[in-house]
Amino acid sequence: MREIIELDGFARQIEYNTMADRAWILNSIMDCPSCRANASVLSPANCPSTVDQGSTHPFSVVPEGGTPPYIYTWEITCPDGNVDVINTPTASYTFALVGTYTVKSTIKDNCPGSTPCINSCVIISQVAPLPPPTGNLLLNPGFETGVLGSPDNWWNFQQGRLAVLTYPEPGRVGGSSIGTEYPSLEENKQASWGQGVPVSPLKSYKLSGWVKTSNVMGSGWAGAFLQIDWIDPAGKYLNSSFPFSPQLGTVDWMYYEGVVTPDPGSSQGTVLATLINASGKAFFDDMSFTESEIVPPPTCPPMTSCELTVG
Ligand SMILES: [Ca+2]
Repeated sequence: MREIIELDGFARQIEYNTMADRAWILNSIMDCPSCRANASVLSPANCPSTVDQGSTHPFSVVPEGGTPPYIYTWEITCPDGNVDVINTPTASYTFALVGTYTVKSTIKDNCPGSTPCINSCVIISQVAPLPPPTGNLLLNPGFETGVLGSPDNWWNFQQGRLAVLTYPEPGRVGGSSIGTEYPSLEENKQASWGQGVPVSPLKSYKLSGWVKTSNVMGSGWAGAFLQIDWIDPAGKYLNSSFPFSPQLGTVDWMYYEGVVTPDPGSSQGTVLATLINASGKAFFDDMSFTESEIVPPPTCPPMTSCELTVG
């Protein structure tokens, strides 16, 4: 059967076989009285509150009612203001930047004068956490447990009395970090957070961690860095490894990774997060000290000891 009905000022022809079909059709039309595509609201699956930077996320929306074919528009506004547009029912999008994205879905059906169906949501793209290193010999490497002024398993010391060693500070990806500040320059002085770990001189190790600096200034061997001191079984200091140059200035979280080999006779390594010979504030987070498969290149003593001998 065919029937003309009037809805919102529009004449609509419906066609049905049974009264049950008629009721279903009317119900469908009432769902979209302006002859619109009644898109599903963007669901949590479409709109997670956060994503990791660099990750790719799918979007899809299924319109209901209205008159096919539908025209789909995804407008994704990036943190830098650029707008990416995708015109397919499903979209796959990679969040290249850190910051706030706005995702807007517009569906227009094929009925002249119909109202587009618009939904939008906000997604925060954040720095992706690195997978936790396996075999980390450090305890509480991310400084996530402790009491005010004292992260579990870490101690601190300073030369001079000007340094301010603080815990907790804001972490790299939420949570906590440690901070070290010299409000004014105190030359030839250092302040460190440290933790001792057992080592074997027959092995090599990978030391890594994140450093952030705020207005750190100094000259010569000055700034914030990670180092390791080698200690013998009697507790005597043997030597230090400095795999990284100190970080100066105002620099957001920077990742450092290097391979170190204990001094012969070492039984312990003391991993240190140090601010030396500088003013300003440094932060350290997500430290790792693991056994390494990599054998570091031999360190060339000064002068000619490492010259190739041609026989
Ligand atoms: Ca942390």
